[in-house]
Amino acid sequence: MTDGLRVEVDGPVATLTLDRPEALNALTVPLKTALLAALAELGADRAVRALILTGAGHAFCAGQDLAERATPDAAPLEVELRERYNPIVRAMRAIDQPIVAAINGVAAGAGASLAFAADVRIAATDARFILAFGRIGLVPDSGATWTLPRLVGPAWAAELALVGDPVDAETAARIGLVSRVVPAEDLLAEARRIAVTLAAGAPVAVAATKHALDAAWSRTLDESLDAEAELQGRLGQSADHAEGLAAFRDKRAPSFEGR
Ligand code: T3D
Repeated sequence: MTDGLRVEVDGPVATLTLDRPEALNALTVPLKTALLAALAELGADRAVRALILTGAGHAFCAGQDLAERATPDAAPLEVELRERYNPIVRAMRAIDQPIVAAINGVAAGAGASLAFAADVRIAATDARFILAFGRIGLVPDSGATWTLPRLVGPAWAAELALVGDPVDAETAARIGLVSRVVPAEDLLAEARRIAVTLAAGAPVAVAATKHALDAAWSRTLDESLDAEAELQGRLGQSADHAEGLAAFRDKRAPSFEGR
């Protein structure tokens, strides 16, 4: 039995594919364990500068595997969240590399939450989001109560979380849940184009931007201004900043080393 995760590293971009298409890439313990391990390993690898998260087949991810949940030895829900789902979401936000979610089909339950926890979300035209938790008597989890209102505001967050109707890709783009929608056949190429662009950025600045955007949710404007000044002071001393200036002067593409 495989763990259901495919990891492919191509230059500075790692692609993580949830690969259980027969169950719409639903999340089992082996898949969650493998995903967490991959995030830890790739997050520590300085040669990897951007990640893509996608699903095999026609779905992105249908959330928790409900067949596994029905087995007698399934962990209690709280344990499953604390020991597997929450660490995955924390790892997605903690690693320095940006994550591009390429949402190739339905993203339901915790599958939607994983998409929400990425840095950039792009969707295929036939993608849809379903906060399926309410249908089975649960609350949105894996960070969705935190990420969703921040992505789309309180009105749409309540619509998705409480009403629970599927949201199609076009609507998702209109409400800010995804930043762009592309034909299904172009999705991975577009995700890779974005990931390669991110990977070509100055890694320390990219990481600082990712973490500063997260931190801003709990900061005042004054605190953000202070944090930006402190970060800019440090980055202004970096070799990558000098390289960026030199590349501008020489009219060439910069080559950043993460120093
Ligand atoms: O540990 C914990 O439990 C706590 C954590 C909870 C986090 C959560 O994610 S809770 C939410 C769990 N997910 C769901 O409730 C979604 C269940 N799935 C659906 O509602 C629908 O499948 C979809 C709306 C996602 C897609 O509908 P549709 O019509 O496109 O596909 P389908 O025919 O329903 O599904 C196709 C196959 O995938 C089918 O298998 P079969 O009959 O062909 O052998 C179906 O059973 C399977 N499948 C879909 N979702 C899951 C799944 N198998 C296991 N787990 C699933 N979540």
